[in-house]
Amino acid sequence: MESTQPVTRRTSCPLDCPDLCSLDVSLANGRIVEIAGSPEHPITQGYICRKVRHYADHVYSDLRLTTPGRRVGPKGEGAFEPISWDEALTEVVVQMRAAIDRHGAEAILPYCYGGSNGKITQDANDARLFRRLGASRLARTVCAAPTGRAFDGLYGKMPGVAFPDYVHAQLIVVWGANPNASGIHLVPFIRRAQKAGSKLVVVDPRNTPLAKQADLHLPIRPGTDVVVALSVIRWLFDTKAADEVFLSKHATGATELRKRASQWTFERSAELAQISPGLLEQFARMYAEANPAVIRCGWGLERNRNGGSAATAVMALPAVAGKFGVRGGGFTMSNSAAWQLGSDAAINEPEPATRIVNMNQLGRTLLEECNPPVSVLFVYNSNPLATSPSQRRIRQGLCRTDLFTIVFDQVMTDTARYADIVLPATTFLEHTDYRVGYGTGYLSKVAPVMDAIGESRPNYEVFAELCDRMGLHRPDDPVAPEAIFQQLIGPNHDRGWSPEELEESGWLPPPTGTNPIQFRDVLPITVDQKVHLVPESLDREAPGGLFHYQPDPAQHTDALVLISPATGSTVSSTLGQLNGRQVPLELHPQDAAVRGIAEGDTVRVFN
Ligand SMILES: Nc1nc2c(c(=O)[nH]1)N[C@H]1C(S)=C(S)[C@@H](COP(=O)(O)OP(=O)(O)OC[C@H]3O[C@@H](n4cnc5c(=O)[nH]c(N)nc54)[C@H](O)[C@@H]3O)O[C@H]1N2
Ligand SMILES: Nc1nc2c(c(=O)[nH]1)N[C@H]1C(S)=C(S)[C@@H](COP(=O)(O)OP(=O)(O)OC[C@H]3O[C@@H](n4cnc5c(=O)[nH]c(N)nc54)[C@H](O)[C@@H]3O)O[C@H]1N2
Ligand SMILES: [Mo]
Repeated sequence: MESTQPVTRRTSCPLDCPDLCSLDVSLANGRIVEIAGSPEHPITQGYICRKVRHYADHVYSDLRLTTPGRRVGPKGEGAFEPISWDEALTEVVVQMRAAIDRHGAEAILPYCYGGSNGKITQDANDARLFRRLGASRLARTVCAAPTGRAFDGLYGKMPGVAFPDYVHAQLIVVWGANPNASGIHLVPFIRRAQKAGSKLVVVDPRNTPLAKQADLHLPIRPGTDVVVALSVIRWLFDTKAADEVFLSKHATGATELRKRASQWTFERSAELAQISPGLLEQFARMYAEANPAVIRCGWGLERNRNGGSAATAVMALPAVAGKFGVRGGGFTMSNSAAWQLGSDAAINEPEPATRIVNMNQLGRTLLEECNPPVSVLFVYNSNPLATSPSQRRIRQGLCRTDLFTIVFDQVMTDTARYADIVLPATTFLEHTDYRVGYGTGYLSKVAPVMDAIGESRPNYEVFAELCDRMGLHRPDDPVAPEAIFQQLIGPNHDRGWSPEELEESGWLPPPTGTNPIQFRDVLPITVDQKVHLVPESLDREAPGGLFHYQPDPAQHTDALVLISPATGSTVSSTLGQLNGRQVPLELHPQDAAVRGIAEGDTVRVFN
């Protein structure tokens, strides 16, 4: 791909973000000179976030892995000697075979999340390898698990209100989301709506940029969203502001929801949320009166106690208040289900019924006695030492001398320092992928715009080679990105679009329409096409039943709740190696004052 003339190539940014921007990357002599947002893309609209404009710093980072490496010092030190791909993969195969001989294939644990990966670099050739091996399976719980279950239980992942339709809303509620950091393309639509007279409510413990510009900010104590939402639901029913006509036609469980909400007066909820009951009542009135009203439900609320019930209660609000059926009314959660792409067909191997390890319990799994023990850990598309809970235990587990750890990543991550073998991965500017934007619902092509750095290789190549070396390859396996994609999209006659269109423009709008009106153009994808306000499956699973409030043991101590939200300079821990300085802790000035803490002090936080 060398070229002396500057060239501009189109691709998409698959980093974990709702926006899935379309990019125009300019290169000279094969090196990136500029990364810009494509002006033609209806959501990107010609601008992108700062961190992706500077993504070349990551591509050319000093900490970039450029060759496979074998550990030379103690685990954790991060000292590796360069080895060839052949040596590295030979070693991986030897270790996997040894683990299988000693304990069976469940002793192999693949650990990946793939938040910043599309359909080709995650759950394709990698999944085929681990399924055929019969390795342990991983429950992907580190993000979106409670919210996703809530959304699915209520609405079967019905498409949400499109960001451009926010301009039609009279009231916008941003609940546990901070799009100024976590998906910037929603912000201008909110600002435009405000200029046109729309009101803005933000429910967030922190004073986020949108909270500062809101008509009403509910700075609730983290973990109390469920009782806040239930108090509004109770009030809607009690004051006859609930939309009984809508509920009888389109919902199940309304009577049960009303019963469960009935104890949550504004006073009781406000006491737990540590705000004034008057604020809750003000919010309930604003929400009841405004039409259209839309709720942007984020992922912040799921990161605390009661998160699943909280997300369920928040997403039940538009049904109870009858906010659907108009443009700019309803809610947005995730639109990742906009495209039904058959990943099993691409994997070409059914899922085995092997042991499931919860990724949030990696430390425990590595340290505690389990049968079989995890003796080979294969980490890719993830950096658990930075992103998974109980860091100290994970670190201890990674230090186990009888554990063989492979880390396949673009840079020397926190986790990679504990690896026995590191494998260098390409970035999205160097490989092919296809991804659905979980905010936009667009399907986009990630196309390589430059040669791979050093000896780095894409996931699909490395996992296909490992499959081959383990003797597990079959002639009918789709291996190349194009072949995998063909399997994902299925035969021609089932589609209302052509793959050529996608290759041409780089993106396709969601097949359900770019801006569907909920309960007019789209209905819940549940068996009866109704919203299930108290889904039985969730009710069984939630501790104490759905909408049960589990008190925070620290509520009446002077402990504070630690929040570690998305920031503008990293994506989870990705790009973290570029942010050398210490992470600032933000405290409310009053909370700081009573603890004798001043601006610039060094503090120790723990839980
Ligand atoms: N720049 C950038 N963008 C990202 C990411 C990133 O790391 N950096 N991460 C990506 C990923 S993986 C995800 S999942 C999304 C997440 O994007 P968001 O949905 O915006 O989630 P968070 O940033 O975790 O939290 C959002 C807000 O919730 C608040 N919050 C915390 N606890 C509670 C609570 O109990 N109740 C309420 N009501 N609010 C609470 C936080 O203060 C924060 O302002 O962003 C994606 N986009
Ligand atoms: N303290 C704290 N913890 C968090 C969060 C937080 O905000 N604060 N956020 C939570 C959330 S919302 C999420 S989604 C999770 C995410 O947690 P992780 O899944 O660990 O995500 P990242 O930290 O982005 O790490 C992804 C890694 O994959 C690598 N990678 C990217 N693409 C490829 C590829 O094609 N091939 C290979 N081999 N490697 C690749 C990147 O270089 C990066 O090191 O973290 C959660 N944990
Ligand atoms: Mo996430």
